[in-house]
Amino acid sequence: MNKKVEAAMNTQLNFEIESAFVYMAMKNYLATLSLDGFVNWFDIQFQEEMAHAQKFMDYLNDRGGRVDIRAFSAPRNEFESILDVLETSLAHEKEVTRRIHELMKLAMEENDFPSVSLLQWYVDEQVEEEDNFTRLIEKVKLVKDAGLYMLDKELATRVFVPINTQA
Ligand code: OFO
Repeated sequence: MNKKVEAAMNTQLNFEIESAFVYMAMKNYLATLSLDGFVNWFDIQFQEEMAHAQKFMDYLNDRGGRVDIRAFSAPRNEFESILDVLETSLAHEKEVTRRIHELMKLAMEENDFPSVSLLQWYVDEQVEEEDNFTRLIEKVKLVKDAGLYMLDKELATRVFVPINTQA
């Protein structure tokens, strides 16, 4: 496959794994606040990020590329509040979106149409990722203390939906 796209895709799949650990650290901070619903929600976010990485890995393997797993820096473990966690998450997702768009631009410049097709899934996914955190921030601001308990119950119902890694 196209070597430039292969290298950039490896960078991105490693960033997806790094993202998973960013959310795992947040999940464990939230556990110190005894907010089980938020813990559940962030656990699923962790699983989603690993699935995003897996989708890239499956694609590279399918196309005769080579997966290159790398090290990354330690995630942030301490936060000020739930809002701090959510605002940090939204900023992180905006960075992911920027990187996905750069990757899409490269695939288009290289006329790598199968990669363009794959990356369209990630472009759409990032719209959902940013929307999820934006809405959650608004809800947390609205509900304050009394409503936090109710919101926690709602978040506890989130379930992991595996993505089709062959698509
Ligand atoms: Fe993989 O989308 Fe979030 O980071």
